[in-house]
Amino acid sequence: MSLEEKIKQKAFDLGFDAAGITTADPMDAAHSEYFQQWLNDGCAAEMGYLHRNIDKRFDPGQLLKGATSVICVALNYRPKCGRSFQLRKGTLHIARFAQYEDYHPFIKDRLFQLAEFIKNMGINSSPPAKGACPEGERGLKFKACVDSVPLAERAMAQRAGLGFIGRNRMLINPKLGSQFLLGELITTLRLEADEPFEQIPCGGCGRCIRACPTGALGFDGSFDARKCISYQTIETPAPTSSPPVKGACPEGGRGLGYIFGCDECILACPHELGKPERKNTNFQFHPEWQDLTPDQIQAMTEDEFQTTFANSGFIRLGLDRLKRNSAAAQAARS
Ligand code: B12
Repeated sequence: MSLEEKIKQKAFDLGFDAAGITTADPMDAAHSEYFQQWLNDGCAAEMGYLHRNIDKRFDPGQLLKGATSVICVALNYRPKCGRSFQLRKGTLHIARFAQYEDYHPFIKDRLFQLAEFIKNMGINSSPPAKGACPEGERGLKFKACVDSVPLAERAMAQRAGLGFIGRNRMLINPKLGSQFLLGELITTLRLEADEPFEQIPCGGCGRCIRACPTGALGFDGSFDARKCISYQTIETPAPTSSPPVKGACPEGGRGLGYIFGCDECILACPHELGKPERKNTNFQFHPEWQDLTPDQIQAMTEDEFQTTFANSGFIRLGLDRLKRNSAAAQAARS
């Protein structure tokens, strides 16, 4: 087994469903230009953090000094339940990724374990790539990234051969579909890179565009976060924030009852058909949260909220936003 194969095998042993390797070279300028234009058009709405560290987002070498490779991993989160479960009448809907424990520490912890594994492979003493490490620092270095680090994760994963970007903006893997989360381990270890995944055009399909209840996706490939239910439910500040954000969560999921994220453009995608359920059962799934009624959510105290949703992404969302989203979803349905 080559070094790269051993690393990928370890990633699978740790519970990831796909792994690929790319260089830490800066990405094509087309990506940053596209991203900058998207920001200029206002499509990032109030996500101010996307306006910061733009150079780093497209250059892993700026996130870890001396970086030469990026190991990209994917964690399948497709639950056993079918779509009918998701759309039970009268219930509030929680996007599938949010029905799990918080994926950030879960993936990061396993990326740290992958880094430890590599450190213990006995390659620590190999000389660093020319100019890779400053004098006296010859050990391998790693940086684990999941979401919060400014790195264009989908574009990076495509370059590592994990899939292509669909019109619904999701990274789509031919074996897994798109219900997976991404993580990356940037390292100073020089590895052989995989071939980038060729872009597969979505052609005239357009199912995701028609499925989006709020018109966030366009046939021209555009995506406007301001209209996206996921953005409206997750990223717009709580009602108590000052000054209030204009248009915060106005749609209430257009009657679909989403209170945390949205899956409509994913579930409509033909690449989702016949794809496997998640295999990593250590990633804690909480389907019981879907049974919460709007009344129960409105009556919830902060203590109850912290207990019910311990170690989940709900804690990041906060009780104020959850109550706001639930009220908006209920109002849009009645
Ligand atoms: C901000 C953000 C959001 C925002 C904005 C979403 C968006 N589409 O940009 C909101 C809150 C709406 C959101 C929602 C969701 N998100 Co989100 N999000 C992010 C985050 C933090 C940054 C994304 C970003 O940079 N957006 C800016 C746009 C411009 O980037 P982009 O669409 O990815 O496009 C890039 C490439 O695809 C490529 N590209 C695309 N089109 C074109 C066209 C041309 C011409 C060129 C040259 C390049 C190009 O270039 C762009 C720049 O690199 C990433 C994590 C990360 N650090 O990357 C997670 C991430 C993208 N989200 C993720 C998930 C799971 C979701 C949701 C499914 C959650 C849910 N169920 O509600 C939805 C999906 C919505 C959707 N259809 O995109 C996953 C995606 C996994 C996957 N399989 O693709 C990520 C990678 C998080 C993770 N670590 O797993 N998200």
